[in-house]
Amino acid sequence: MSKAMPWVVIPTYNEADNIRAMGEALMALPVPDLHLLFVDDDSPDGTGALGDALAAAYPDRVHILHRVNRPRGLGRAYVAGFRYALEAGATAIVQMDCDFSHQPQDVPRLLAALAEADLVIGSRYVPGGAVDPDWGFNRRLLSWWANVYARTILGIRGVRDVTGGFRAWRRATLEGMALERIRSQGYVFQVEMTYVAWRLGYHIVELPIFFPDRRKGASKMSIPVKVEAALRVWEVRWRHRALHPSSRREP
Ligand SMILES: Nc1nc2c(ncn2[C@@H]2O[C@H](COP(=O)(O)OP(=O)(O)OP(=O)(O)O)[C@@H](O)[C@H]2O)c(=O)[nH]1
Ligand SMILES: [Mg+2]
Repeated sequence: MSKAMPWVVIPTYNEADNIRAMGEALMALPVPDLHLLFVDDDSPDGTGALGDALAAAYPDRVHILHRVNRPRGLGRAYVAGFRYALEAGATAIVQMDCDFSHQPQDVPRLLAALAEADLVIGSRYVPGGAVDPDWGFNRRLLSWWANVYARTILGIRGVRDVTGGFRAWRRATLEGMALERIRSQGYVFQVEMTYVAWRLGYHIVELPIFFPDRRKGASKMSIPVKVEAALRVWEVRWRHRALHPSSRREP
């Protein structure tokens, strides 16, 4: 068996207030041979240059992929980042946000759980999981409802947090999923990935996480972006409705 080489992939758009602290926190984790890739969509606030400085400070461990002159989008950035990490030999990939809503100290736990799972989801909606206590009623309701909505339309059973973006993937899972199947450009990417993994019969395990609110920088989740993601769930269902465990790409 090849030696473990986990990669963390983080998409960034205007995260100048967070990128350095996030890079340093991840590099300080007690995880051997951990690599980190930022995928920056040409952020106007200078995030890309800060990522370059981190890559220089941690040679061969921190990497940055600059997507320039291309339409931006969370899904596009993730697919490009996953391909980059797989080509570099990643044995597992953790995906997470740069705003500390996904806490770096949870990364070792997610990676360890991959021993018994094809996909591990850091979940706000299993016992022990929670969102920021400062969230008001409306925000809680919307987040909870978005999950129920997507799960119901897609008929997903056995997964509570289908919209969350803190996950660990086995290399073999991402290879079997075949990333060219994934078409989402924006936030519905998270739902599409859950649905495809579930339809292909991969073993999905949820671990409870605490999801604090971002402390620095601005959310990119505007109301039109949320509405678009909600409508696109129907497209995801249509596109992948026939997938079956036999549709996995052979190694
Ligand atoms: N590369 C890239 N990254 C993005 C894009 N949009 C968002 N991101 C990153 O995706 C992560 C999540 O974005 P947030 O704005 O925090 O959105 P969210 O966490 O879903 O929503 P909030 O709960 O409002 O924070 C962050 O690391 C962002 O910088 C994009 O178009 N391109
Ligand atoms: Mg956030």
